[in-house]
This record gives sequence, C-alpha cells and structure tokens, in this order.
Amino acid sequence: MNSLNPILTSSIDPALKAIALKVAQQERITFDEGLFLYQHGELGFLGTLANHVRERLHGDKVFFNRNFHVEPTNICLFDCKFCSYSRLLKQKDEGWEMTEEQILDKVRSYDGKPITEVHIVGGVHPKMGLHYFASLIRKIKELRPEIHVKAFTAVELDYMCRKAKVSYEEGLRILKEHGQDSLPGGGAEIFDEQLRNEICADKCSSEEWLEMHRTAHRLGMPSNATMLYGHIEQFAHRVDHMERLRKLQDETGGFNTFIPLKFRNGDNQMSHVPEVSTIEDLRNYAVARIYMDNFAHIKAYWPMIGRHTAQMSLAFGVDDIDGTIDDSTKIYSMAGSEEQSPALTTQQLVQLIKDAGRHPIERDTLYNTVTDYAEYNFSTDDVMA
Ligand code: V47
Ligand code: SF4
Repeated sequence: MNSLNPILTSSIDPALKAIALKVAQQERITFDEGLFLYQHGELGFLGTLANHVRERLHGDKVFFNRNFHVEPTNICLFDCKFCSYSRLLKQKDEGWEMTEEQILDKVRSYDGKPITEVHIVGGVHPKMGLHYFASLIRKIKELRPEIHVKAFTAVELDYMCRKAKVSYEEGLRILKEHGQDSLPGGGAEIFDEQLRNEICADKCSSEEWLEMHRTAHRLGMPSNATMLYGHIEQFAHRVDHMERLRKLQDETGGFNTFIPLKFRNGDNQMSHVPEVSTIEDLRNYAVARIYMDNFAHIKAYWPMIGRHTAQMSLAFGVDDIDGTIDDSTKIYSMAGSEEQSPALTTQQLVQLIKDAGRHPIERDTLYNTVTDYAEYNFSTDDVMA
C-alpha cells in the first residue's frame, strides 16, 4: 500500500491533501505550496510525506562517511553576527593558526585508518591564500593519494580568488589541478539579500555563492549546499533559499546533498535570538525533503543538532548523518551545541542508525557504498576511526 493513502483518503485540509497528492505522483511543489507546508503542516503530516520521499529514493538506508576535519585557522576578516568561532586578527590570543606542518601531521595521524575524506574549512585569514592552499592540498594528496579533499566554502574561495586576482574559474581550476575534489556547502547562510545584509554583510553575496558553485559544477567538482535557519528569517526566506538552490541544481545537477544548519546562539552577537525547538528542526528537514526534489540527499549534521535529534530526523526525510568526525571541529561546540566533543566511532554511529530501525551504509563523498553494515559484525581487528 502507498504510505500516503491514509492521508489521501482522510478528511484533512484540501490544500494539504492536494500537496500530498503531488508528492504521491512525484510532482514538484511550488513556492507557495512550500510556504503553505511551513505555515500549516503539522509534524506528523510533514513527516509522513517526507518519509515517503526518502523511502522512495533510498529505502531504509542511512549514509555516513569516515572523515576528519581540518580547521586551519579561526582568524577571520569577516564579522558574521551568528559566528561564535571566528576571532579577528586583533584578538589573536584567542585565535589559532595551524602551520602547514601541523596540518600535515594531522593528516599523518590518520595513517592506516580507513578514512575516505578530509573536510577543510576555516576562517578567512588574510595571509592564507590560493597558492598556499593549492600547495597544501598537493602535499595532503602526496601523503594520502586516495583521500577525497572536500575543501573551502564559497566565502573562502571568493576571498582567495579576489586576492590572487583570478576569476572563480581560474581559481577553482588551480585548486582542482592540485587535488581538490569537491566543495562543502558552508557560507550559504540565507540568500535573501536584506537578511544577509543584517547577519553577514561583509561575506560574499548570494549571487556570488551560487556562481562559485555553478562554476565548480561546470569544472566537474561537485558540492554541497547549506541553509542557516532558525534565527531572524521567516518561512518565506527559507523557501526562497531552497528555490534558488533547486533552480541551480536543475541547471547543473552538481549538488550532492542539502544540509539545513540550525542556528545555535551560544556566545555570539545573536545570542539574544532564541533557538527554535526540536519540533521545528524536524519540520524543517521534512519540508526540505519534500521541496528539494532534485537533491538526492538531505543531511543532518549531528555535531550541530546532537546525535539524538539526528536519529529522529531519519523519520523526517533525512538519509545522511555525516561522518564519524573527530573532536577537532569547533564551529558548533563554540556556538553551544550539546555535542561538546563531537566524536563517534563507526561502531557507535552504526548502532545509532540501527537503533532507529534503519540500514547503515558507509559511503564515500560521492555516495558510492564503502561498507554495508546491515549484517556486519564488528571484531576487535577492525581499524576504527
Ligand atoms: O557557513 C556558523 C554555520 C557553516 C553557526 O558540506 C553556524 O558536508 C549554526 O557548512 N549556528 C560552516 N550554524 C559548516 C558547514 C558544513 C558543516 C558540515 C558539513 C558540511 C558539508 C558543511 O556553519 C557556516 C555557517 O552557516 N555556522 N556559526 C552557529 N552559531
Ligand atoms: Fe568568518 Fe565564516 Fe565565522 Fe563568517 S561564519 S565570521 S566567514 S568564520
């Protein structure tokens, strides 16, 4: 039986039922319908629709990967109001700058561990430019030729290209030639120009963010997309954000996954803005799954929302919960996430997924299966990360 039949035969609001029918028939919903879902869809209804879509696409599979993060610096030229992480050059005593050798040592510390991806993002440091990072990536690839390098938000890339006086295309081409494989989704925040001006006026514009990703896709570098939600935006701003991404995905097909990022209010210039509830987090994942019909994956980034909400999100459209990570990612612990030391072993992550009644699959960055954990028995010989 179609999992939407109970809704389609019920006496709910006809406008909600019409949206459910579209979802059942795999038709795209409009901007106004997306907005209507945010305004009138209650949690159970949205969850049923989103779960229908995620199970049609992925059955009960849940993807994760084994990665580690490198955050070369938290010194940043910019002053995003929501950021708890960056330090200005003048606050240098609270900032860190890893040397190239420290970064390479970190890569070496994973020797012999079956990590498939390194995720490199940090503040926009005036002295760390395009050629420095290109050479760093080449050195990382010399140490681990098979590792996938997912690096630099469009914000960092925009600054690197400007400083090196090269076009986005030229800058990305140089990084690709040195071994960069893809782009993470950060820096998108919220695309509405007025809000962007209020919360992160000095970073690259929405058009520039989209253009960087469009260029990357053209060069054969896939990427992710994020949306910072739950701050001063309204539902229409979220739909507008997703609409712009859905259009670009229609054009290029280069996005792997969409990652809604919940605003955390610890120790930043927006600490007076209350955080949204877990119910709202789940509703938001669900609307994202329903709206973003051309995105294969929706990711819940567990270090930010916590492992238990991540587990629940698997019933609200999410099919990916990022990676094992290690304790080096500071961006959320500094913003007040309940995950103060975000590390989970593969065994813990697999158990977390199984406890939610789902089927864990370790993937690589491009969602090829690395290991199917449905029947896997862990042994003490497993090299874990
Ligand atoms: O762009 C900063 C966000 C992003 C806060 O592509 C905050 O796989 C909430 O993009 N509350 C960077 N969010 C991290 C990022 C990311 C993370 C994991 C996986 C991937 C991927 C990308 O973090 C920033 C900003 O939107 N952020 N401060 C805060 N207080
Ligand atoms: Fe800098 Fe990124 Fe923080 Fe903005 S969010 S201040 S660009 S580190």
